[in-house]
Amino acid sequence: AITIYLKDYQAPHYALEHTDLHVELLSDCAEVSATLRFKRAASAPKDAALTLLGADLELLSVAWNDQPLSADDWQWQGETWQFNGAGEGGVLSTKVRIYPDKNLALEGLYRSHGLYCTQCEAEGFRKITLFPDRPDVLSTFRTTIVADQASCPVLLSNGNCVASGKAENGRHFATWEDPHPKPSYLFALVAGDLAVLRDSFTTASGREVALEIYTAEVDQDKCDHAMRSLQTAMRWDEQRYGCEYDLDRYMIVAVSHFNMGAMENKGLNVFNTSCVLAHPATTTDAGFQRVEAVVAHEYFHNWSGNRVTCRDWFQLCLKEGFTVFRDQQFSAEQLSPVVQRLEDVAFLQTHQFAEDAGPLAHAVRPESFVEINNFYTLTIYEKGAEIARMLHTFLGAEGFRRGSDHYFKTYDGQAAIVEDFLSSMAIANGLAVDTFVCQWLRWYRQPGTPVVRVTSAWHADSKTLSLTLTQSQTSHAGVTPEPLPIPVRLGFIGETGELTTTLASVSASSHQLLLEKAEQTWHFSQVEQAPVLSLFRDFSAPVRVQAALSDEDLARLIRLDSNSFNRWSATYTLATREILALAEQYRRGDVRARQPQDSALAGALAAMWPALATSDPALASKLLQLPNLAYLSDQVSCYDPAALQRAREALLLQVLTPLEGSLQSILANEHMLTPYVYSAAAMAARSLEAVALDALARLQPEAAATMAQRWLSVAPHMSAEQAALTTLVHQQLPGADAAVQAFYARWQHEPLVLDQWFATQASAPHASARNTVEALLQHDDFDAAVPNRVRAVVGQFASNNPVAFHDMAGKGYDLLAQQLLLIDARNPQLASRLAGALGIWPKLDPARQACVLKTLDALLNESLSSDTRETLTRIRA
Ligand code: HT7
Ligand code: ZN
Repeated sequence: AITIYLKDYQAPHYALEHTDLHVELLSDCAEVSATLRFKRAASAPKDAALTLLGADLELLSVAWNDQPLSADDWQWQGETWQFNGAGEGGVLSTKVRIYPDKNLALEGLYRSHGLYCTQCEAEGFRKITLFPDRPDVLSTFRTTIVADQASCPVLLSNGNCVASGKAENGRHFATWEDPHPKPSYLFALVAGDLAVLRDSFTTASGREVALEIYTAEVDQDKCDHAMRSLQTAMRWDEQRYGCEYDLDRYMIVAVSHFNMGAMENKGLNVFNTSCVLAHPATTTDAGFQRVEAVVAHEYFHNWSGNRVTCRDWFQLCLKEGFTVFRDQQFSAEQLSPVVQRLEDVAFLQTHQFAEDAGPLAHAVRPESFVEINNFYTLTIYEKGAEIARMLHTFLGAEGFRRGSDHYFKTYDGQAAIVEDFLSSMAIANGLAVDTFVCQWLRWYRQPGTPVVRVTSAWHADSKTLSLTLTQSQTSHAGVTPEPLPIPVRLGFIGETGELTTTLASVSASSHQLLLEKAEQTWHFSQVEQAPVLSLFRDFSAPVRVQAALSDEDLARLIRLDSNSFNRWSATYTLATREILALAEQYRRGDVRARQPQDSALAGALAAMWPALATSDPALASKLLQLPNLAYLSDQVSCYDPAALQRAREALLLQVLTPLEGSLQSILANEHMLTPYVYSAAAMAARSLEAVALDALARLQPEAAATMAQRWLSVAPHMSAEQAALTTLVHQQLPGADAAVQAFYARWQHEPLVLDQWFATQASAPHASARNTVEALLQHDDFDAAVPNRVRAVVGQFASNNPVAFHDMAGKGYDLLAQQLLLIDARNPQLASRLAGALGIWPKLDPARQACVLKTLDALLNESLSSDTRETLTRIRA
């Protein structure tokens, strides 16, 4: 395996002025002819070699300026092809043969279920043709596709269709031109039998853009939501970022075999069906929201990623972190800003914090990698988004917009680096560039989650409060971390509510500080009573906060904090504290039955939750969703899933018991049984009823089972059906097995619903789920070639079912290992991602650790892809 280092970056010796592709899709292979016009870069030596990349290609011919070349004229080592006679530049013509049907890795050009499609990010284009397949080589493209007309009536590529017509032997062709220079990872080609939903969008400057969503004919009734989401996202990007669409056509294609969620190819996005199709009958609220968010995310890449792209793959966060921040802002404006924020934060704290604390920790801009596909991580995406958000918080909305305007304008059509983004923010806001870049770059360079310790003292006589914040970070690879710029939003909560306090002559109920040294102290005045601090409001920085807040302090925040996000976060903190204490009690053999009055959380919620359920049902439903085991695993030094599960269930019972009457009356509303509406209010009502049903299952299982059955039989949408099925199966209610069978009979023809059916069973939090998963893997509808299905079964089991996966004897790890070997042989990207579940091992008890290490060693002795080998090696190190 070759390690690639950021410090070794070298600019390309040749610029590529234009790419002309001719792709013949034949019955058992494809032939790709490429004509590439190169020009030597001014900075390159006169005798510079022309370097291209190719993988899994059958090279049929090569010519330079129309003169055929032979194998003696070039060197080919690994994936790198070099030609020394390129001089000032010229035209390279190549022809290669590839085999899309045999391409099971779903990278490059592949065909599944008759549909040809491409996935070129990050390094898939080199599997299509010999090419300078690196993101800092941009060119215009002209692509001609020729295929059988009957089986492939639709032929698509990037840009505008400039010619089409008949060819010989029942074949036809289409030629596409993309006028915007782009790197090869944004290339796309689709050919197959697809139906299309058409609509349009008029840009701010009055240009008409044709919008098209291509799917299998049977899925055409599931495209309306994606189309609406696209139109909303296009308008939003104009209004919030001044970004207008730049082609006459924007196409989305839904593909059932896809390694990730979607891909932002210029003008021709390719989407996993799960991220584009939505219909009330088959899609849950979460599914609708995901479609909206992913459609927006890919669209926003048109500027943050495509118009301004990345110089190299180390800069991946430049497009992904920024674009995730943009899609989070967008989603927050569509439904509930608070719920959006707390969901994003819970996701980050549960998954990214664990990644950053485990063996796969890496910087947001890593210094090295072996396989770039392994770096599409939560750290790059989610922590990267938090850094963009901190800049937004620090500079203010207008300052951030000035910075993004500067960035898009200055680097349009170029391949940029993180420093360009940061310096744009500084220049546009009149800040000292070097200092700003140097300080903020630390967030991109230093892995690990910083810890901020908070101490404060209130002085009754002077009515002042001194606040001291100390930051620390563990050093990685021997590099001593330097202090980070950390925006801190805070408020003060008195006995009856928010206090107004004064800092540096500014009186306000919420203040914003910048912690930029290892330790800093601030002095607040006019603090009339001893307050409880409401810290890091809206999660103003991705840090772990250590503050000596008592149970009573947290209860006060839950009741009185005007910052809704912090009310939620106080429930999370208090719940975590109580669950961990309970688990410890159980460990000591203390199994006394718990009463609601033993829990500060139960007391705080009993006092305010019923009213909140009426005034803010979305937030109320979130307050009852206590931290899950994945989150809790990150809070302990030794993780015992079964003990935490038991403690969590006990706390839930304490919390829910006093709320029983309120939960009953919520369920009596039967919002779940009314026709589907996609709105914040309707979704909040459904979410609350789903939580109430789940609660009822703990308090009155028989009644909950009856209600769940009713939802399954009469509910007019999948949100209700899925909630009912999950409660029945996860809580092992009477009739669960029959419901599973009936659901299958009803939905077996809908792949995305069937994925949910598989996932619900694979994630049932019981030790017996391992046997269920074994059976599901043998099910007629389990198909190891479909990543969505594999994720629904193997992924859910390994990453979302800790109780079953962490079997004491290691049987869960064995199951995963067997599947990894099977999957890795065909789809390394998928296998490598699933393998990440083993990264939890340092948190486990010694017996389980030994089992995981045995599994890792056994796997590393097998023949593996470089993707999976790199992941397992890093986990094992
Ligand atoms: N930029 C894309 C990331 C990506 C990807 C997508 C589909 C299949 C394989 C892929 N490898 C990398 C998706 C995004 O973040 O928008
Ligand atoms: Zn992205």
